[in-house]
Amino acid sequence: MFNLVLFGPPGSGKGTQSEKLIEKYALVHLSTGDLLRKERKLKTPLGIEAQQFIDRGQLVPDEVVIGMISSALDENAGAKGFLFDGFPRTVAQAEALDKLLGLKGSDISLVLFLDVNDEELIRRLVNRAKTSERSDDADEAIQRRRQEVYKNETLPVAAYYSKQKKVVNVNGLGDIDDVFSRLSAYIDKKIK
Ligand code: B4P
Repeated sequence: MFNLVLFGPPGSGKGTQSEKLIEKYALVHLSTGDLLRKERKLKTPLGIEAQQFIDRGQLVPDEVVIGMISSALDENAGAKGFLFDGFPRTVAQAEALDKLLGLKGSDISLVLFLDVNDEELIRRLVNRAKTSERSDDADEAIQRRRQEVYKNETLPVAAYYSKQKKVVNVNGLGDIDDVFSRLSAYIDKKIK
């Protein structure tokens, strides 16, 4: 199996690049953001609980997200690989993912870290807010809060995978297609 983590701050383009990568490499896309938004739309108890955190720019509790990923892995037992987008976002989630993949005799193959500076992140999210209906896009204060949460809670995940020598930093600035070519080049090198 080839299991890829696409890592980066909110607005770095994880969702945008994932759409292109899953098509090119036939990976199963697991975006915890998308899964949570789907639960919310269906008004499930999980969706209603998660929304309170998302609206405040906070992370949804680990046990909720880990449970969701565990079910999704089981539902896609025959996959040739997964693209994890927006997950793991805490070290506890990264440890849980290692365990879940270990049970399947697999592990994370590569972590691609999309590098984008703070000003550009806020610019992109303010722009996305013009057309998205996402509650966490609506307000610049919430977006700044999300960047803070990222630095405190999510950035340590990069250190976790660096210890395993799995992280590659990729410049996330420039055209969407240019970023895609850079990401693809690293995947091709790893797959060969
Ligand atoms: P996510 O859905 O994961 O979303 P994101 O981090 O905001 O955005 P992404 O990086 O995917 O950026 P995008 O491609 O859209 O998270 C939402 C919330 O869900 C979290 O805050 C949290 O509350 C919760 N959550 C999710 N996962 C969780 C977890 N594991 N644990 C706990 N809570 C969790 O790009 C942004 C914008 O930039 C778009 O408008 C795009 O068009 C534009 N763009 C992209 N690439 C560009 C480029 N190269 N140049 C210019 N613009 C570009």
